[in-house]
Amino acid sequence: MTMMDELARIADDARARLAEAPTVDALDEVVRTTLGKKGSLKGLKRELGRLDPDERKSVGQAVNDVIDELQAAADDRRHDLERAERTERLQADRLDLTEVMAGSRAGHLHLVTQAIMELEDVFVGLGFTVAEGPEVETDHYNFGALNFPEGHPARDMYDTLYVDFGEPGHTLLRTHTSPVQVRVMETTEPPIYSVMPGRTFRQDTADATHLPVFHQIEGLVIDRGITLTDLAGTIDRFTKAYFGGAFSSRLRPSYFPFTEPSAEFDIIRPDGSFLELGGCGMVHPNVLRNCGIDPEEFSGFAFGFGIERLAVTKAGVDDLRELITNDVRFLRQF
Ligand code: FA5
Repeated sequence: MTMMDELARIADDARARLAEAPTVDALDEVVRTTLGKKGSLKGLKRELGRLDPDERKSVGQAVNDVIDELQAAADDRRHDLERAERTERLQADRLDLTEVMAGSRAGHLHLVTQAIMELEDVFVGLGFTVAEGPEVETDHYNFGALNFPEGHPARDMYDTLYVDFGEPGHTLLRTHTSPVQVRVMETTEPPIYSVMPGRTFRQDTADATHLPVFHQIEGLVIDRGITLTDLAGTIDRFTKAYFGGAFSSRLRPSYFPFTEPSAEFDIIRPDGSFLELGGCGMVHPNVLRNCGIDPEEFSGFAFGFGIERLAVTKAGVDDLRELITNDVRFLRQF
């Protein structure tokens, strides 16, 4: 067999094997055994030395042409195979989200989300608007503007999670929704009747009544002639609207730097047991001033309730941790 015959045989064989290679790995194998360092075409090239100069030139050119042609064919085939393999992978990874049987429930909102919506409804019904603020806050909004002096022990009431951003101790995950009060007062002319639900963060260990990430709903009323009686009346109206007539509420004196006087708000269950739901009080004149509101002209009250505690109390669940374990058997009940 002449060298040209041998070349034609190798080329035909390689063309067929390239065209039929079922996978990228199989294609690599064909390339290796024909075009690779130890491949058949390289072997043929090494034998060119045995030919006389004229023949060496023409056969050499023919070998190079075949190498170029096969290389191009291999590239094309690789492109097609990679595309097919990618399509197959995407198909395999696809989630069938249509697997809902007719008539069955396709999931529902989490108990806490339902509680937030219900709370918003109750307060909108009482004439309040709904506002929101950022979860990552500055020390100024979370503490400073709320009348917590620098280094004041009241700051230790909250085990704050600080964010590694800017000056140390400057940026934090808000420990309560009260900073949103400040943002609302800064941007809104009184009268203000607003609630502000949102997520809050503390270095609290999870137990039956605490979670490290939880939700609060803040309430703020600023108007002329607002008194403690308005606060007590609003909380009572809210308790009856949210829990129904069998529940009642009580206020206990407490301390917050941003309200004066301050109180803790407990809910009393039909069986007589009680649970602390939040804090409240008359907005401190310093806070009004910090937000550009004249305390001689306006007064107001604020409150902040824990939404998880509200939600479980209403649903008759006795451990907040149930809310975050994602046990479908639990979640389905609500
Ligand atoms: C505050 O956070 C004040 N900002 C409330 C306030 C607002 C007072 C406006 C006055 C005026 P406190 O730390 O007590 O206060 O938290 C309020 C409520 O959040 C608690 O009563 C409780 O219901 C809920 N709460 C607090 N920590 C947790 C926690 N780790 N897990 C779940 N709920 C919590």
